Amino acid sequence: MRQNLTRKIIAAHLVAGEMTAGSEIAIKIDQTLTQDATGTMAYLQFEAIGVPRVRTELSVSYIDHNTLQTGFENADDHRFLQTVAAKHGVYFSRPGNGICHQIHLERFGVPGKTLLGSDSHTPTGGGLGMLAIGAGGLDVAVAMGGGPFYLTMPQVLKVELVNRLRPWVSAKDLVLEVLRCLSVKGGVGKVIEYGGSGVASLSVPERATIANMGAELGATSSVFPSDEVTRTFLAAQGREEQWVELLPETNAVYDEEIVLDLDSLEPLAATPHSPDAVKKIKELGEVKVDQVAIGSCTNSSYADLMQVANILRGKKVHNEVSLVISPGSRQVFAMLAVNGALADLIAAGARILEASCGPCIGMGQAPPSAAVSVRTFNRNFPGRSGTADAGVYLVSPESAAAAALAGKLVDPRQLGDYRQIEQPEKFLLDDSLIIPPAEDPTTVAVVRGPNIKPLPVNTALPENLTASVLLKVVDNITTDHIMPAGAKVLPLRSNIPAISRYVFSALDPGFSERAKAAGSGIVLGGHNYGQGSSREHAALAPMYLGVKAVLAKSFARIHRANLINFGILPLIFREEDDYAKINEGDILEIKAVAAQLWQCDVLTVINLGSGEASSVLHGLTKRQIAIILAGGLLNYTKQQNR
Ligand code: MIC
Ligand code: SF4
Repeated sequence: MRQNLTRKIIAAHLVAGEMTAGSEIAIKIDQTLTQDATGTMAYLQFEAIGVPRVRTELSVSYIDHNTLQTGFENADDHRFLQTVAAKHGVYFSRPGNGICHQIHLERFGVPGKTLLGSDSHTPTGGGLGMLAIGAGGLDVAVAMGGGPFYLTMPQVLKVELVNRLRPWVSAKDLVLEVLRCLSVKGGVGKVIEYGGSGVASLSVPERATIANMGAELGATSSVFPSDEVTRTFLAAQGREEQWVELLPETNAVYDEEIVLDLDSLEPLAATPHSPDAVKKIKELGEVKVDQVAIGSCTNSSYADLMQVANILRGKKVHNEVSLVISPGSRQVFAMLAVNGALADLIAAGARILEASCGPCIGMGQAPPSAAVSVRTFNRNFPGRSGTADAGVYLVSPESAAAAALAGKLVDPRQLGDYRQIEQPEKFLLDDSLIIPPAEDPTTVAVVRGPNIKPLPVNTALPENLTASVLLKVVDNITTDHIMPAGAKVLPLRSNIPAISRYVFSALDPGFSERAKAAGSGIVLGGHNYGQGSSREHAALAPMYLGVKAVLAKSFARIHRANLINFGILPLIFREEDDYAKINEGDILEIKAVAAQLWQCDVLTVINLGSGEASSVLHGLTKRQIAIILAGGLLNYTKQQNR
């Protein structure tokens, strides 16, 4: 079979399993990244695994999520992360240096390498031709310790790009169109591989924007070829020697193919409250805008912000719009400062934030009540902005800038003449905020602040599991529902007892108390349960509260893996109708759990109230069953290392 690019990279990294879509494989991980909100747990887990120095080619710890420092907690986390990185062989990107995915693209990513990151947007690296995958912190910790990463062999969906984008239509519109076509579940179990003659017209940052939002499709990853455009980008980053050409074989075979005519695309927006609720801006009617936020790992490259500066130059932001801009990296920020574009943004009335995730994860800049916020970000889940009743529209930087001027959503083509922003021949290179690991680890003492609590460990599953349904939820529940982020909750990421008080808080403020009082419990979910973030806190904190199993119609990939990693059983209804037969408060029983798990894929769940039985599927491999029965991956890994 003629190999596509994805299969080529997987084959070069395959450690175990067969490359048949749907079966479990293990791959060697070349590089890892963590960010601070998931990183503290990942490094506590790495310490618990007991490997003194990372065994990857490169591991980087970024500080980009929790930079508000409203109390001592975040600053303490930063100090812990800096010292633990120095000790164990990890590069440390200081707060202020920018967003992990943007910096990784600029300074570290290498075509053809595998990258595992404790953040769901790690696939941004696919813009450089990496196979970059998001995972829970524990999976990343294991990879740092030299262990392979286990995943389901994906199908490969080719998106054939033909022609080129028209003026005022951008890479963001392209990926929004893919989301419109495929939906937030459309990428599940797949790698999206971009190809075709249209690829050459897209710069690496544009490809990165597209690969980034593959996370919203539920895809395992997205990948672009590494070609002359990639070489030019790496050369401009002073890293041309790291370039390799990477293309699919001629007439490569794909599991599925779709064709996207770039010339036919128009400016689009994902409307509230889902990234796939995509419409043409010109068809939205009059939508008054209260806030515009430009930035995030999706759209804050040099060219993105230069385009915004071009649009705003000499004009003023609408009186009723608050425009906030957060550059993706210090490199981008510094270049805008040097070439004067920053002065244009300031003169237009933009509020400039530091280079970090900021409003994307609800760290400040919550919009007013019932506001419309127009953002260049990747997620518009309810409440994520920090304002429960705000409606968030996801758009390109061009459309965002146009909205900031007009005070309403407008098609950016109304702005008139389009000026293409060229990629710089040389980016401004200054890695002084990236600290290499200590040469002599014995000189480094790891510093832990009082908010950094020890890792909770799971108790083994009882022989017979009898537990009540603590909560019943609908389809597409996100990790933002399960374990919210934002300025109030994010500082508690290193403190599971404290953060667990917020589990499901937006849906059901009594959940945490009820779960704790029950001692053990089950959550009932719909389709695509746990979509969104890679945050393992969405498994770890429910585990701490005694959740033993989640029964759902289907799961999002990373969240399911996180549940397994922490010893929570992810079960899928065999007959979807059975979901309707179980209610909150019902007591469910699964007899002889371990025996049933080993025996076959089907378990029987009995509703003790109605007496009705439901069949559920676990879909777990032998390795995953062993992980669950060991009380989670950490215990399992320790057992294996003995
Ligand atoms: C997000 O975009 O939701 C985050 C914050 O980057 C998360 C990680 C986290 O919750 O720390 C993600 O996407 O994985
Ligand atoms: Fe940060 Fe937002 Fe990107 Fe997540 S999606 S890494 S919060 S910028």
